[in-house]
Amino acid sequence: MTTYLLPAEPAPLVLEFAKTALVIIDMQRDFLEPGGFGASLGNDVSLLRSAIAPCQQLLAAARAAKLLVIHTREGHLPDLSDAPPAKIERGTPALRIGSPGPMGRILIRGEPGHSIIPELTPIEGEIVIDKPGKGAFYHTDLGELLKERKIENLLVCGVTTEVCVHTTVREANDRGYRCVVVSDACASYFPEFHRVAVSMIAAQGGIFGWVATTAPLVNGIHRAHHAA
Ligand code: C5J
Repeated sequence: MTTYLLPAEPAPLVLEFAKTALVIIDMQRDFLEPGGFGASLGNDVSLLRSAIAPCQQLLAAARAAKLLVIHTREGHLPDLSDAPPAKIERGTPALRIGSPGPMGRILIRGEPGHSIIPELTPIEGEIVIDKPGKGAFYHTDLGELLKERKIENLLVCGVTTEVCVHTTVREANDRGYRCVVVSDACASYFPEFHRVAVSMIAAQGGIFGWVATTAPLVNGIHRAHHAA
């Protein structure tokens, strides 16, 4: 495995793939399918589907090149002991975190809605991080795991752009990781929020990281893999 100069905003980035992980944020039924957490908050969940095909392409390239793959899932323990009251209290009372829904209890670990959508189901060897918060580092062992594997760069995709993707990228940026947000492989219930959230990453010389698109990244992963 070698390096690749990735076309990105605000500037191209040299990626050493041996030190790079693909992080797929919260591509769960609870966010992407009707009847889950996203829908319970009044969102049109169909707006997130544009991220599925790009995430699949990134996942296929990462698997072929044997990049470290990390999936995250937002959700809580059945007794809600890891969910702050301030998080539970929001939204329509009958549709809150832990309430019963068509895909089981909303945003609860182990329920059908908590699982990753079938299009992106993790395979053996891929890491799944269960997180109680919006950021993937908060109350998880992601930091230790990345350190152990000497990872320096994160390719970040998933949903939603301005919430869990952004929070995770901000956490990672403060921990010293080079974060590449793959814009077309992320999505939001609010297209305007997506656009602005992506702009915020690359603004000010890349204040939180870099922004790239799926096609050149997939191309780079393949080329680097075949050159190795
Ligand atoms: C939200 C997420 N939007 N995965 N979670 O509550 O972005």
